[in-house]
Amino acid sequence: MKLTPQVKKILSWYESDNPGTKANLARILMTGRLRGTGRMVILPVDQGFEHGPARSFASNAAAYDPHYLFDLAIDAGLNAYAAPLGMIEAGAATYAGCIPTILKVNSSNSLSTTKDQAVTGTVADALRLGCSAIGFTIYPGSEYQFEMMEELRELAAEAKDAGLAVVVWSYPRGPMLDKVGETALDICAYAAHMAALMGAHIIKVKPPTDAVFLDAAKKTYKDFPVEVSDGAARIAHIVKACFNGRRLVVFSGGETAGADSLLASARAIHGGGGNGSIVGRNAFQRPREEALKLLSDMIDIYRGKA
Ligand code: FBP
Repeated sequence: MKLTPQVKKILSWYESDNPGTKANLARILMTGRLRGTGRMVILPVDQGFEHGPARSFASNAAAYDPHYLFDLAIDAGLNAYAAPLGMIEAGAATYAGCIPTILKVNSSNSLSTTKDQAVTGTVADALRLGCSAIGFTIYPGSEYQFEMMEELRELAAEAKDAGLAVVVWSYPRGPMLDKVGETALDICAYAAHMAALMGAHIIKVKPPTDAVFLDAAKKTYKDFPVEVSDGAARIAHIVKACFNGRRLVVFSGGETAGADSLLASARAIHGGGGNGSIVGRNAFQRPREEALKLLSDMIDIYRGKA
């Protein structure tokens, strides 16, 4: 496989990584309909942990079957499929080599009252299952944020030694953040930057709103304004926070919404220089044909064709 100049350029930004990790990043970037472009659409299915099975799969019962989810990611021409241990194990032999996988190695659940996650997978599991990367969530702002960061430091170091890539879900939440704060522009940028500082190869955050939340940051945003009414400008601000674009950043899809709003979000991500989307519920909660059409339309946007 010949790497495109764009993918070669992206790999050059990861100056400390060994050939194994670079090869795994290349596998993700060179798979699917967006291969070679530096853009990505990834299917994450950890919502069974996060929200429970019925809330996740009842609206499209076919998605209770892990093989359905692998097929959806492959047939849609996505770059990668991310899921916790059991879900990847359930399709590991059937789909070995069919699509890069990201093993989500920590998980939360809706029965917990704390903003924390348990470590539910290991680097050894990721290697055994042929995954390209581990995925790890941090909750900047939570009472447990420092323990989570320390867990990430250990797992990321181990993953990098083993030649895997590291994908970090950076979701601000905790006592000082209300719902507005969790997706505010300054807080999203802060969360994305911390993931970059932790050594993430791919950073995942929610798309930011136009709010500026942190009192300490308000003066800076007033003196150096970001055009907050423009979705692409807000995304460009997050890209800057990811080492001025030297780290890949993708944005999550959120609860199932109308196709139009998801496509508008993809246009903003594309326009602002983001690297793509990681879209779960909006994909697997729709009937298969509808999901394939929506994912195809998103991919067309990232290919600059829509
Ligand atoms: P969605 O596209 O379904 O939002 O998935 C992205 C994701 O990060 C999942 O990996 C995770 O389970 C979920 O969002 C968490 O969503 P929320 O914070 O809204 O509970």
